[in-house]
Amino acid sequence: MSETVTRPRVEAKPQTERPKVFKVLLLNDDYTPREFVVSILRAVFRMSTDQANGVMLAAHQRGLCVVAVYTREIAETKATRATDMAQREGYPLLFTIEPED
Ligand code: TYC
Repeated sequence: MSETVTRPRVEAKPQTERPKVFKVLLLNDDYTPREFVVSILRAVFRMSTDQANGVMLAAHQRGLCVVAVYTREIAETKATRATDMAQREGYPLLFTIEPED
């Protein structure tokens, strides 16, 4: 007796696909006061003063620093909010987002 073997015609999609996440980056500049950067990091990214100081100093010394990683919508909202708050005070402070590999 012959057996019939059926195979799926389409490859099964791997079930382990990771959700796409985005890094929020803080860019250094020569004009924004350090204390102001710290206050934005505390207000928008809910950091402690120590955490915010560490991130601010890393950006100041290296040129940029990863602040946090979120889903796309949250990363966009926080980066825009933080950049807008600085702009309203007349500072060129910039937050951008980038997909995490
Ligand atoms: N470089 C700024 C200064 O010396 C402070 C600063 C730190 C600005 C980090 C932006 O992302 C930044 N006043």
